[in-house]
Amino acid sequence: MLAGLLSGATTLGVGALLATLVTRSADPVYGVGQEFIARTPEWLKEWAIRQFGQSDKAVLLGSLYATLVILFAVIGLVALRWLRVGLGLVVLLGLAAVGASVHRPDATSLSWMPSAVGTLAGAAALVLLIRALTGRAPAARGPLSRRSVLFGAVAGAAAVTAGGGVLVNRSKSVAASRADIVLPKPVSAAPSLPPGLDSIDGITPYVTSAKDFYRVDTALSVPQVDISSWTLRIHGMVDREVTVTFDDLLKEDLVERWMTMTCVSNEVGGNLVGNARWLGVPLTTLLDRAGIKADADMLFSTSVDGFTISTPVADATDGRDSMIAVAMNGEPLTDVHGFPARMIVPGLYGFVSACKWITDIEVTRFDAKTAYWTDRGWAQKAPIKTATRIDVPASFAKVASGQTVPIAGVAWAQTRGISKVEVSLDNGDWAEATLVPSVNANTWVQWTYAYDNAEKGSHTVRVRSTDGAGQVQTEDVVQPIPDGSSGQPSKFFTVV
Ligand SMILES: Nc1nc2c(c(=O)[nH]1)N[C@H]1C(S)=C(S)[C@@H](COP(=O)(O)O)O[C@H]1N2
Ligand SMILES: [Mo]
Repeated sequence: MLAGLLSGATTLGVGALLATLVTRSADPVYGVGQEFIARTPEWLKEWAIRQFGQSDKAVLLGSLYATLVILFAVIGLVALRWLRVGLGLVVLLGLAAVGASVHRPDATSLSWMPSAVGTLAGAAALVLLIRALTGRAPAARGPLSRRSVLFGAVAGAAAVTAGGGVLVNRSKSVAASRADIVLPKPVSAAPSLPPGLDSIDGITPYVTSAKDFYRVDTALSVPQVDISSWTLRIHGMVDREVTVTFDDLLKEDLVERWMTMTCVSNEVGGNLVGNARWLGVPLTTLLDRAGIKADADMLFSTSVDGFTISTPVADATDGRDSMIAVAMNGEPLTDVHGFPARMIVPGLYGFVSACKWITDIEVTRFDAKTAYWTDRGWAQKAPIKTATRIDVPASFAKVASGQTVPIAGVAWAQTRGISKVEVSLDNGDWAEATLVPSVNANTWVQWTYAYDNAEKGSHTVRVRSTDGAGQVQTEDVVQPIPDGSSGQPSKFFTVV
C-alpha cells in the first residue's frame, strides 16, 4: 500500500514541479480539477456553492486529493500481486491527467509533459518499490534495510519535487509587482463619503475591503499575471485593433467611481455582493479608439485562464461608468479580484460584465457567440434586479424588551438607484424606513428603521425596496438561475 502511495506522491510531485515550467493547469491535480469544474453539471455546481459557499474550491481540491490517496493505495495493493495491472492503472490515471491538462483553454504545446513525465516517474517508483518488497530487486542483500533506504529515497524525491513546485509557484506570485505599482491620480475622483454611514451596530459596512469582498470564479488556482508581458487586445468588428499594455492603461485619463458588484448566484438575503471604489480607464475611451462597427452588439471578454463573458455593447456604452479597472479602494487589484485589470459595468451581474484577469475583448454579435455561463444554462443578458437585505437583527436574535429595536440593512438596484425602503412587522402595514444618503445610483444604500414599543414574543420583519424608476421590488420568489433571484426577504426574531 505504501508503495502505491509513494508512487502517487512521486507522480504528483514531479508533475507539480514540471508544471511550474509550463502553466498551472498542466499540474496533474489542477488540470483535472479545472476540467472537473468545467464539466460539472449545473445542479451539482449550484449545490456545491450553496453547501460550501466560497470554500467550494478548497472542498473540491480536498476531495480530489482524498480520492487520489485511495486510488493509489489500491494500486499499491494490486501491484503487489499483479505488477502489470498496477502499472496499467497508474498509466490510465496519467492519461486522464494528460487529457485534462491539454484540454484546458490556457494549455500550451507542452501541457502534456508534466503529467506524462510525472506518470513515468510514478510508474518507475512503483516498479522499484514492488520489486524491493517481493525480493526480486537486483542484489537483494540485507533486504530490510535496503528496502527502507529505497522507500525513504522515493519519499524524499516526492517531497522535494512537490516542495520545489510550491516554492517556484510562490516566487511567481504577483505580490511583488503589485507592491511596485504607483497608481496615478484620477482626472475625475470619486466623491468623499457623506456622514451618517455605518451608524448602526451590525449593518453591512458601506465600503467592502478587498479582503472581505466576495469571490466567485472558476479558477482553481488564482492566475498570477506578469504585468511586463500582459496586454489587453480589442479586436473583431472594429475599425482598427487596439492593444494596450498595463503601463499604457496607467497613462490614460483614469476615473474613480463607487460601484456595488453583485453575483447572479446571490440568493435573497445572500452575501455575494460588495461595494468598492474602483479606479480605471473608461471603457468608451478604448472602444472609441478602436471604433465599433454599427451592427456589433456584444463585447466578448476573455481572461488569461480562458474564461469568457459576453456584455451588451448598448449597456457598456450608454454613459454609465463602465471601465477597465486597475485598482480597488485605492490599491492595485488583488490577484483574487482580477490583477492586473478587470472589466466593471454598473448594473449588470458579474457573469455578464466583470471579467477578471481580462486580456482580450472581441467586438462581435450575440447571434455569433456565447460565453461560459450562457453555455451552461444561464441567461445571455442579465441586468441586476432590485434587492434588499436585512442585516439587523440577526436571524433568530433575542432582543431585550422595553427598548427600541433597531432594524437595518442594505438595498441595491444599480444604475436605477433606491428611492424607498419599506418595513412590515408581523404582516402589518408597510412603513417607510430612513435611507442613509449615498453617493450614486450604482451603489447600495443603507436603511434603518426604529421599531418602538416592541411587544414580548416572536416577530417577523419583512422588507421591500422601490427603485429610482418607481418600480416596487417584486414579492415573486425566483431562484438565481438563469438571470438572478428575486423576492422580499424576511427575518424572525424574539423580544424577551
Ligand atoms: N476570469 C473570470 N472573471 C470572472 C469570473 C470568472 O469565473 N473568471 N466570474 C464572474 C462572476 S460570476 C462574478 S460574480 C464576478 C466576481 O468578482 P469578484 O470575485 O471579484 O467578486 O467576477 C466575474 N468575472
Ligand atoms: Mo457571479
